[in-house]
Amino acid sequence: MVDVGVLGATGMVGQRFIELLDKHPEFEIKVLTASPRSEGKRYEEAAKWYLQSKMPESVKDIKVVGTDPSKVGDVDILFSALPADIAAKVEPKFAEKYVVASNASAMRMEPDVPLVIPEVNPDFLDLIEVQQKKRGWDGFIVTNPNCTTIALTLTLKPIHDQYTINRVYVATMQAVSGAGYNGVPSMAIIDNIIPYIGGEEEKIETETLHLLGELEEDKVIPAQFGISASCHRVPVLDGHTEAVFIELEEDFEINDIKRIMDEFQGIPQKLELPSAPEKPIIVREDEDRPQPRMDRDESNGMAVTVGRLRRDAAFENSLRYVLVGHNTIRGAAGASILNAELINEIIF
Ligand code: 11C
Repeated sequence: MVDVGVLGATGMVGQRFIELLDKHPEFEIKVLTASPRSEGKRYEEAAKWYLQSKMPESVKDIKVVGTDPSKVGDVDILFSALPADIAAKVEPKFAEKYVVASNASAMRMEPDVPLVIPEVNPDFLDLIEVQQKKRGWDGFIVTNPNCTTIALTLTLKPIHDQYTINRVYVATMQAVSGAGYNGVPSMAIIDNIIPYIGGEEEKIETETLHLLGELEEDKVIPAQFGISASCHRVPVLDGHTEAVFIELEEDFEINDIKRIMDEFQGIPQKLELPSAPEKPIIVREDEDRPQPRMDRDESNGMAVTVGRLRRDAAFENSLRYVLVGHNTIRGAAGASILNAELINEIIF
């Protein structure tokens, strides 16, 4: 077993890490960190559990330590659920010694830090060597994208591999758990939609092109198509929905698009990594799917469900579809864990 820790273990994504790592076949939680006010407390006392599952017995008695490299002891991988501002300060310090699999946005666009979705761009892990050489670290940082980017990019990848994408428009309907809310605070947006999520549109636009780009020597050349995102918070607890519109350079058959999405496989499926969904993309024909409540937990929350896949007659060579992905599983904690499983398989 590989000994691991969770940085920022009491928040929403930190709790997802704990839930997904409990009884993991390769990783065992040894350390949990949080802010100074939780330090020294048993995890059960330090954290108010937000998830529907019960707090795993295995973490209840772990004494929470501060988020400081001198306090985490002898572990191999640290999963980071830290807020971006804290991650920017402390992740580089942790990486001097540890492998940091981070869900935070702070380091994602650093040129020597791999931003990875294992089904999309596993080759970007080659940047680890560049990073260690440049920074003199014994450990390293690997990051996963923003939750809306992950779901969108997984569905774009098989299309990008076979066709030339000219433009992508995406309108998101994002769950409140993406903002860290749950339970009573989340009710504040019932009967409402918030048409702005700070930084989200920029993240989708830059991260998607980066992930679908090419690694040339030691730098990423982003993909070159136009992408425009409009992001909105809606009264859904978990599961981000995205309406996607794509214009291709060439004509296509809609059944071919369905087929390549349905048949899409990546390295996690080939290596049978523990958290890999059998199919990364589930294509549904039902007119009223996907829906967050019905589809977010597909393949333990690790698959993205696509529905309403159809031609778009308003533009040439265009198609549109709706997708749902679990934002705190495939879009966050599960994404970091899948990255770590790949590292464990090919690097450790
Ligand atoms: C949201 N996507 O739903 C955000 C949360 O860059 O990892 C995750 C932000 C990030 O508000």
